[in-house]
Amino acid sequence: MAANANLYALLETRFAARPTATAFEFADASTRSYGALGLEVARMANALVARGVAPGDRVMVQVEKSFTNVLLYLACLKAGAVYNPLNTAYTAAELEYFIGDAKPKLLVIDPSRATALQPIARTAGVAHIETMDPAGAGSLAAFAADQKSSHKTAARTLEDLAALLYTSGTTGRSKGAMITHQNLSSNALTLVDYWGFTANDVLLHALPVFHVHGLFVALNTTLLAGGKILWQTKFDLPTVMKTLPQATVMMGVPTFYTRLLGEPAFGRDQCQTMRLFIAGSAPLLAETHTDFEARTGMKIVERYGMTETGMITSNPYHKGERVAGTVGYALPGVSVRIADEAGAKLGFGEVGVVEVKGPNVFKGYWNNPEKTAQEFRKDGYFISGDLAMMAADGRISIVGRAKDLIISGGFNVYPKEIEDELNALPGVAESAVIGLPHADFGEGVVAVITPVAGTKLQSEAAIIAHLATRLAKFKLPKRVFEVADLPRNAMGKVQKAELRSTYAKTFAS
Ligand code: MCA
Ligand code: AMP
Repeated sequence: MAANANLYALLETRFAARPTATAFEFADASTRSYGALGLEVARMANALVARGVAPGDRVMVQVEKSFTNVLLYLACLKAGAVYNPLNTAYTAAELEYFIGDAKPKLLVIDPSRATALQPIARTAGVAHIETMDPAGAGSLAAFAADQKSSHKTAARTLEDLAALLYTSGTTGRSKGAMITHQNLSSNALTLVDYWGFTANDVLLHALPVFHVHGLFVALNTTLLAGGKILWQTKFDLPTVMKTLPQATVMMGVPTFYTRLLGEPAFGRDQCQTMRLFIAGSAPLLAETHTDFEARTGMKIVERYGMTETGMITSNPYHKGERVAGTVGYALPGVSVRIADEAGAKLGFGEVGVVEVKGPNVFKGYWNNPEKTAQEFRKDGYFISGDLAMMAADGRISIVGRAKDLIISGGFNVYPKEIEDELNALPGVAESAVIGLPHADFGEGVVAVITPVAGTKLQSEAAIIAHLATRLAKFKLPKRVFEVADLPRNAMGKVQKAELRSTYAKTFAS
């Protein structure tokens, strides 16, 4: 019989090898050993089964970052369910779409949202709703506490789904990326090796756990290596400064690094035990890379990835240069080519779209075979929408995006979604949403709108307040400018590059 391809089957063999080692250390200095972690995951997996969750069922989760949330993620793997985390910033209006699309068997939400979401969940046929508060307490934890602490890990194949992660699209609604057990285990095993993770590692974890970076890249690698996770519920600069001297590794979006550099007391003192700083999810400015090295003596390892593919490339850890402004080389087992619009491979130094193939590449979009077909080439390469070039030695530099996407503090914002909301406002004739240089978030969201002839638009504050009822906070324009007409080219297409240049200094301090 083939071995169980469930990622949790792999993790639990590692947990069993070091039951007394510390897996998690919390802000109050309490800890959880790998042995205890395994027992709690089993209880949670039994709770899922008792709630009728069968292998393949989706478990949708929108809760604040807590250790119980990690238990739930691992329990979904163990029970063969499909973990479906959602950004905590999403509004009820946004959730309505996700619930209707994913049709989860179980919905786990913050108690404050239960009343608002109950009718939506009922309409979508969700069988159960459980609550989890920011401390991890709530109906699910209470129910799990009464369950048995042994559970047989569900048999899963390489192709079976482990997770469903929504990513927004340049057109239309968000799409659920179907991520398999093989996608997760292949990427995690590769990264453990490539970044030299061992059981001696201590990871400072300050990222959210509803996206690939904090959930898979940070957790799966450290848990596979049997290292310790210093658990922080969010990126709080003073706490990170205080905790770094106990850590060996930190993963972060570029904002983490610019915020650290903005703190005059940050330097070599905090980095005595550190061996690795990793950055990704958005471009790390070459200037941040060099300033960080000047301050700490350490070169950040920048890597590049996507929800649909996990990690694709990385600057070297062991041997080779970490070059500022580049994302390094294709990871072992991952094939990357730079292609033209037709998918033909381009030569070294030519700018084209990154295309990716390998065991890390997702299975397709949930309920959306048309979109899946559009984003894959016939030979199996996935079209990323990122523009890059490859040097003769295979080193890749991301130079832009073929997709209309803004990345703000590591969160993706698709202008089309905000423009649709703006265009629906009374008095708005049309809108263009752009990303502008922002010292803290990398890019800041800005809207430029035109009024319907003869109408007076609402104030900037009123427009933003209205959008806030519909859209997650990180998507909200930080400024809204009114103009008589949007700039267009001869074809009538709005010239976003011109708008970006006109408003370039909006966030200049
Ligand atoms: C918070 N705000 C934001 C953002 N975060 N606005 C725009 N962009 C953001 N990213 C809003 C808050 O709601 C608040 O609004 C105001 O900005 C100031 O918030 P602040 O307290 O400064 O923010 P924070 O809570 O400290 O959060 C900033 C953060 C956070 C730590 C950078 O956004 C974060 O953890 N980002 C990580 C995202 C991530 O994990 N991405 C990975 C995606 P108000 O003042 O009105 O209340 S995975 C991925 O991309 C791929 C696979 C990959 O390669 O990794
Ligand atoms: P997501 O859909 O949240 O997975 O975001 C994936 C996108 O983040 C990629 O398509 C890139 O545009 C961007 N990204 C991730 N890492 C990097 C990086 N190191 N440099 C530039 N862009 C990045």
